[in-house]
Amino acid sequence: KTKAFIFDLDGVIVDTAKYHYLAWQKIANQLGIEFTPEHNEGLKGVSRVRSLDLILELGKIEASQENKDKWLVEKNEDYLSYLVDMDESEILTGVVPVLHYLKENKQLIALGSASKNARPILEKTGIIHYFDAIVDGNDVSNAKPDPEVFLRAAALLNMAPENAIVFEDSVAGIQAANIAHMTSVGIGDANILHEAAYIFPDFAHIETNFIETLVNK
Ligand code: B16
Ligand code: MG
Repeated sequence: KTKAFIFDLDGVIVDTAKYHYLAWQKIANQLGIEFTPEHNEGLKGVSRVRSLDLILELGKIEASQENKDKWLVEKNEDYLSYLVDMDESEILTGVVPVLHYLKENKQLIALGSASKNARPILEKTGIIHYFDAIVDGNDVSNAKPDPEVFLRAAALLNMAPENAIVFEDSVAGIQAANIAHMTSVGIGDANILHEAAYIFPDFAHIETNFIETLVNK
């Protein structure tokens, strides 16, 4: 049997949240807004534009579109500066063996990410060749929990949503997968991701017989 395995990027394949945090913190500091790691949690899986809006709401700041555009560019330039030295060592533990196993077993693999920087990250970490389809922030107009990103990925692979499995670290992403009638697999804290059909703390805890079960479901 063939299934579509759709991976989120940040928090699932790589931990870019730490770099997003540093870059947003600079903007927040400039504006006199206190931006903590807890606040950053709420930005996981959220688009760049929406993230800035949430930070401005936090500081009760109303800004012109011109200023917002300027901060969005600044944030991304700063974020990209952290990615310059990125290599395969940044791939989260257990991810490559799963990608390898899926490829060996003729399964389809897609990326479903909100990030507009997804392709360069997959290239720099040396895993882009595993992906049969890539859907990222440049391709979709509706953010998770809207299922657009995952539905597009399944469509590109010519697979029905019911035959797709989504690996996600954000609540919004799990909800998007569920709304799309896909099998949701949460990567992270079981208390936070309780809406997922299955939950693992990380990929190192995912065994090949679990993947086999998904393939044969
Ligand atoms: P960019 P994911 C998301 O990636 C991040 O979790 C989120 O924090 C970020 O704001 C968003 O991508 C947009 O990223 O600024 O690079 O376009 O988890 O959907 O892979
Ligand atoms: Mg994520």
